[in-house]
Amino acid sequence: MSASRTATAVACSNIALVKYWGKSPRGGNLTAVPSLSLTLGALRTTTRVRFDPGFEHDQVRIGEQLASGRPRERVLRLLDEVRALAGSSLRAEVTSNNDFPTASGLASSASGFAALALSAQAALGLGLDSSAVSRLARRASASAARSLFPGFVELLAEAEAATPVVPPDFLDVEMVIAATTLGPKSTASTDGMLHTQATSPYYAAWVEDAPALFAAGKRALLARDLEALGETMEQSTLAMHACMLAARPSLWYLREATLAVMERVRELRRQGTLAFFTMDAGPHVKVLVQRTDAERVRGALSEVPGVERLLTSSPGPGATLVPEPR
Ligand code: 2P0
Repeated sequence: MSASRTATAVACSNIALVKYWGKSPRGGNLTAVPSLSLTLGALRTTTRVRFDPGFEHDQVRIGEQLASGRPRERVLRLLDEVRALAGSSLRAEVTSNNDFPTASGLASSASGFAALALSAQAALGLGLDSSAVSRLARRASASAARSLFPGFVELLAEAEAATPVVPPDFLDVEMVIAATTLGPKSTASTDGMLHTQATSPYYAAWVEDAPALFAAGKRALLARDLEALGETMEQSTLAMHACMLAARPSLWYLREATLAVMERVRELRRQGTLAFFTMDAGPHVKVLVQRTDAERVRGALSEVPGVERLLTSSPGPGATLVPEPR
């Protein structure tokens, strides 16, 4: 029997409808504000972890590339936590692949760290429950905590783990994602967040306002009120970007095409289509729509100058382990 211990997990990315931006002063990568997300079935990461007594070092492969520098260190930190929990000193080989175009700049740490946390703990036989895996993932990347769960998910301020709110089919919606550049983003989320927190005069106001936005978003979701949910979603992203724009120096993720898509979404709404935008720490726009409107909204956004690629995703499942080939 081989002494090597392997597990593979699949996790979907997620988009925050009500945003997390800022870390709690308590440390440990706890979030300063609550967030509410939608897990996206079309953006999936598959991660395989193999611990083996024959390995002298950890090796991390993301897509075709051997990871180095900070991405590698973040993976190793998670592996170290799992090894500590399992009382193991085995080194690992990690292979992670996204099934969505990485060149689109949509690659997210959320699906990656969720799949890594799930597969690593399974490979070492820990058998943690979803909440404990979510906690592990959160310590690596807070948004990853939400990707363990299906559909609509919350991560409360300073919570150890995310929790599912309602399942994927609770609202008949889709997310139309308009990628407006094809390169990697300019400032990593973690850096952008810490910079905003340290220098933006609006940061305190953002933290104070966020719980009310979260409550309004969750209330609208539970009432299946897409219009109220969409309006709250736009307020949350605009407040987050306002807070970043006021940082010194200003943190500016939005591009001309980002603004053009936002304008088009507002126009669609004036014409009677329920469509709402949100942007993360990057120039892409994610548009929440009723499923029946998705094709039409896609058509409208495809005509906006600067839109490089469109992806549509339904609400997706939680992270799962994939049986190993025998
Ligand atoms: C979110 N974002 O709620 C917010 C909105 C981006 C904008 O969580 O430092 O990669 O690893 O905890 O989770 C992206 O930041 O940051 C993010 P870390 P993360 O989805």
